[in-house]
Amino acid sequence: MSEVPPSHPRYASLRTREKVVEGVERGITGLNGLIAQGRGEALDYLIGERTTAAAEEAERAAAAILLLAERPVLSVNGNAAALVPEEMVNLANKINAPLEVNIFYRTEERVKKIADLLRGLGAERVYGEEPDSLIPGLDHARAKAARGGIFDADVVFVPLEDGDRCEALVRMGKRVITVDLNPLSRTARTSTVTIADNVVRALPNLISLVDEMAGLEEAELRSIIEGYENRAVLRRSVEEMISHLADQFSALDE
Ligand code: PTJ
Repeated sequence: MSEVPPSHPRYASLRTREKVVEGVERGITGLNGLIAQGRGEALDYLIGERTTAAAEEAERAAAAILLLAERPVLSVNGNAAALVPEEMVNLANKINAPLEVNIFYRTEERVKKIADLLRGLGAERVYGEEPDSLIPGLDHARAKAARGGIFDADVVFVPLEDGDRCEALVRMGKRVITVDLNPLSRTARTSTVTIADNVVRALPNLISLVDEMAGLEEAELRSIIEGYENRAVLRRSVEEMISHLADQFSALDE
């Protein structure tokens, strides 16, 4: 791995990029994961590489849904496994949810490597290696899911999801929470809650919110969920992007 000195002004972003490269080298992340990360970096730049107020609201609603879920499942793909594996396991353990390795560019070898990684980090229940059901409406490899896992879940938390699969999960009647830096993607528009934030910020935020909100009454959690409107929050995410760009644009004259 090339060494980036912590003094570099773009250290955090470059370190995140290195983690995805390491993921590819370890056989955890697919090559396409590099392209996805590049796209994510560009979008993150446009929001100022910070959690916006809109993303924070989505993270609160996501935490409320996860806390009230009956059968929540956390889906892990190659990019999440490279960037936030400890956090995914930590969140799963906090809400007593299984994890499921569910990848878009499926190879059995990569599924196994990700599952082993999660188990090595303390995950108690990891599905994905032996899928026994199919999500209706998707082609075979991408439809694979596990009973007891995503197939039976009422809530699926799935960072960096593909639009088609997100739609198929919603059609099955599930609540879908995604993390996607593109507030205009099909995934973003289809999900129940879209967190338009970098997954490396969203996961620590979600873990803190779950801790903080675990003591709330069920009625309070319900009212957070009922008051949440994903489309309105997405519009605000785009507005925050435009406003950040306008500030940068004005700064060119200084
Ligand atoms: O491991 P696999 O086979 O499941 O593949 C995973 C990827 C992410 C490669 C696959 O699902 C894919 O191709 O995804 P897309 O269609 O490129 O969508 C990824 C979305 O995630 C894009 O909208 C990106 O902007 C966004 N994104 C990329 N990196 C991040 C991100 N969102 C949040 N945090 C990131 N770090």
